[in-house]
Amino acid sequence: MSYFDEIQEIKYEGKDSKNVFAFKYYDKDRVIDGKSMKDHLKFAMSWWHTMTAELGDPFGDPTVDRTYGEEDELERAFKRVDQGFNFMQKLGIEYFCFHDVDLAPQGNSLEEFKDNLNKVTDYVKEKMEETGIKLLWGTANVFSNKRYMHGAGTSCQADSFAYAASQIKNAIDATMKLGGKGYVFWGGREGYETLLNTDMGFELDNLARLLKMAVNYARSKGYTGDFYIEPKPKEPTKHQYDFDASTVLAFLRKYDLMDDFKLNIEANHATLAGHTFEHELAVARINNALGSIDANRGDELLGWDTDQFPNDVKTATLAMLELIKAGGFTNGGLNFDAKIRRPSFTYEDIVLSYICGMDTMALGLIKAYEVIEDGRINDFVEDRYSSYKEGIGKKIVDGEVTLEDLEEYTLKNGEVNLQSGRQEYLETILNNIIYR
Ligand code: XLS
Ligand code: NI
Ligand code: NI
Repeated sequence: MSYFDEIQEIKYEGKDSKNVFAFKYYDKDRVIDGKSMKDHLKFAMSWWHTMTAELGDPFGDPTVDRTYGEEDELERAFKRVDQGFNFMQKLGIEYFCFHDVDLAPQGNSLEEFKDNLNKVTDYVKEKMEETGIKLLWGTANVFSNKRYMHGAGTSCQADSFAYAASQIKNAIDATMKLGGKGYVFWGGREGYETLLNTDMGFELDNLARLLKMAVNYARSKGYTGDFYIEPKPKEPTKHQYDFDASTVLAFLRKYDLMDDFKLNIEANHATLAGHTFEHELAVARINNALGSIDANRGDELLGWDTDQFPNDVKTATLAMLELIKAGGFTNGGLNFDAKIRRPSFTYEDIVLSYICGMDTMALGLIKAYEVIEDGRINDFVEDRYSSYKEGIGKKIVDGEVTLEDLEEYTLKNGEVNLQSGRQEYLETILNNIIYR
């Protein structure tokens, strides 16, 4: 398969199909709970891994040809747009997301980059109008270039901060031009290697200054969408400031940024932080900050971001339960910040990875609704806290008792009549639903 020209349209054939180039579970127009599967899931293609990643690693050269038959970088960018839209149309993907540098070549100056980005986004816009495909979110890559070796918003050098701010301004312009409803900050170099050379407090103040400037700029231009921070604990820096959902929420609250920011939760970053995917989603949800999802999986045994396509239905089910409890996506969606393995270098491999990833999340959605409909897990959790619905529990919740009151109560009440957490019962139910 040379690029994506030869792919046929990928259709839903149902779970008994043996055609690997067909969906087994993702039936985009199937309505579940009043909404089509495609509107529940809002799948988005990531421009970087899908269209530009050459699959090099620290030990080896690229393994995949990303020239799209063009030597000239700007011409290549246009060809890539053709192929990207080709790919999304064949898979029935309605959204995409990008970094500025994925779309257009950087040239030799900020001016050239700006110009290139303008030209390429003009073309992207035409393609969007022609196909109905939409932008989920945009972002700026302020971590790859060596000018960001000390950070972007958290750099010790003001000129690096200024350069990053300029790139972010242009990436916001591009996002707005393409009608995006999301703008992501993933702090690739926003962290530190050693406290011996780092003023952490000052760096965090500066990061907040940058985010505020971005919000002020975008809002002044009429942007009504969301800003997202994508937590990640480490890699590339030893300690990333946006460590996990809780850390990011504390940062947003400290700097009064909660009105404009939500979280973009990535499965693999949760793993790296020592959390489950569903834990990070739940933390975002209970703080009304679940914005968007990066669905790539990691590897439990490795300490780096493998960015693999999701294939675990149980994880997908638990993640979709969180999304449903959060009320679903509004401006956000579900993107695959995921890539194929280095030795899987063909364009066919990319197509297969998306089909499996989309089917995994689709089956997760179906199973999550089955869990809800079954009701036993939810009822169990409700009941588990029932002691707070009356008597002394209700008084605690209503703020009607003091420590002295509770001592008096306990002196009369005596020892606690304990109840089982019944994890095994709940795991049995979950397995029964997933594997039936
Ligand atoms: C890297 C991040 C990155 C963001 C977008 O680990 O996941 O790809 O999603 O900048
Ligand atoms: Ni990642
Ligand atoms: Ni990501």
